[in-house]
Amino acid sequence: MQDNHCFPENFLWGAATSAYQIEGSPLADGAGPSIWHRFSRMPGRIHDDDTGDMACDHYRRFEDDVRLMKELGLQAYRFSIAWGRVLPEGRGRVNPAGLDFYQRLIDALLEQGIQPFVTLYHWDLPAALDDRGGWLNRDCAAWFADYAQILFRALDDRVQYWATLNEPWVSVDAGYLHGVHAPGHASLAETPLAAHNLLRAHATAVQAYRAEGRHRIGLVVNLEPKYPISLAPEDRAATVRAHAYMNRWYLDPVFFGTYPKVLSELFGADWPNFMQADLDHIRQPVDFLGVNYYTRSVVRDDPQALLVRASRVRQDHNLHTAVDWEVHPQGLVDTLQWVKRRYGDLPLFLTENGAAFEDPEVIGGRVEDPLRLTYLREHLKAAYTAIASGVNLQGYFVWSLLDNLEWCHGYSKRFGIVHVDYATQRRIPKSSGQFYARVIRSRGEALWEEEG
Ligand code: IFM
Repeated sequence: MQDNHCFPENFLWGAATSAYQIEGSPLADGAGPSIWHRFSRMPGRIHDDDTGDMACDHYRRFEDDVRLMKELGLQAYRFSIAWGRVLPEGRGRVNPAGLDFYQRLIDALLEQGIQPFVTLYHWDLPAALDDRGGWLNRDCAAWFADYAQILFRALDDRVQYWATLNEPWVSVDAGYLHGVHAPGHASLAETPLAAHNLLRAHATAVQAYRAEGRHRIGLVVNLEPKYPISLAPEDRAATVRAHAYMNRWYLDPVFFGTYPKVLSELFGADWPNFMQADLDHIRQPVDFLGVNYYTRSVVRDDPQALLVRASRVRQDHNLHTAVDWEVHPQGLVDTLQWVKRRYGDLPLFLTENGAAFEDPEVIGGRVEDPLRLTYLREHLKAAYTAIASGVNLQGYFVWSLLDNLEWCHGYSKRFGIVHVDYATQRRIPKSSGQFYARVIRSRGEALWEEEG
């Protein structure tokens, strides 16, 4: 890298979204419902009982959205495919109209010179599969691989980057342990089972890709570095537990074919005796790892805290986002360097990074969001520092292109670099979006411009 602070020439600059959060029209053209469609209809599960029925109406407005991406200068767009659009029952019969939507989206992106970066699963399991046990059913791995294979055959001629799962830790922790995400279960016994089947699904899809895919496939995990609040042995032990639970649970099996030992201690009798053959299978080589980074946590021992017996200690002196996540860019450097040290020098993408803040009113057609802009600036500088230290980071995706449905927070939290007026569906790039466009144009140099 050179002294003018430019990022590497082939560094990929992008933005990310997911299907249920932006598409709307969840049952259009023969699509089958997902667990989020169902969950959002259970009163009280989502803030204000919001649903993804309209969201950003991207299903009908994708061409305008692709033009907007072009205006921002994006080189890549990370989005997810809704499994139930392609296979309304999750398996068996293909719905050509659902597949066609993604064909048209990809063609529109490529016409504008934007690389599609496709996530196969961003939490919207077909409801019909949940009726068969969902991720608790061993067969779900094969159902996922069959679905993935349909997409590889239809789209790999145009898609160079595939991610199997987005943030399996969240699917499991929020969906099966705490019950705050679909499918809304809260069961210690189900938690390791769901995690294991997600990992088997990932591996089975990677194996299917090796048989016929021509490009790259990887996994996307959310990582959050853990720092002890004190040097007391109890706080340090709590930090080790929290780190294993959140950061190593899904990566150790993929890279080493083992689960962190501390997990079986935490779950006790609820930790199944997993077959070694499954773990050998899960350890499929991947072409890259996607890391989603938002925050860190400072940890103390807390015997009352469910499962991990560790709690976050809020760092009141630091800025927190609207979802109460501490802003801590150095954690990104630490995280990427840790990944390299522990799992090897593989290509990494920062597949999500961004912040929810209370945006001001739209005034004169403008949305000024200085906190988000500064968040992006500082995290991109941290990404630069990580690259300069030798981390093989090949791209960055801001979360998110658009304000969208933030899961159980509904539409109350806005992460977009583009403002969405949900009543009119008008899009307005925020000042952070305009800043990001300048950063892309200057290959990062604008990060170091005088702050006005
Ligand atoms: O909105 C989510 C996204 O779906 C997954 N990663 C974190 C984002 C912000 O919470």
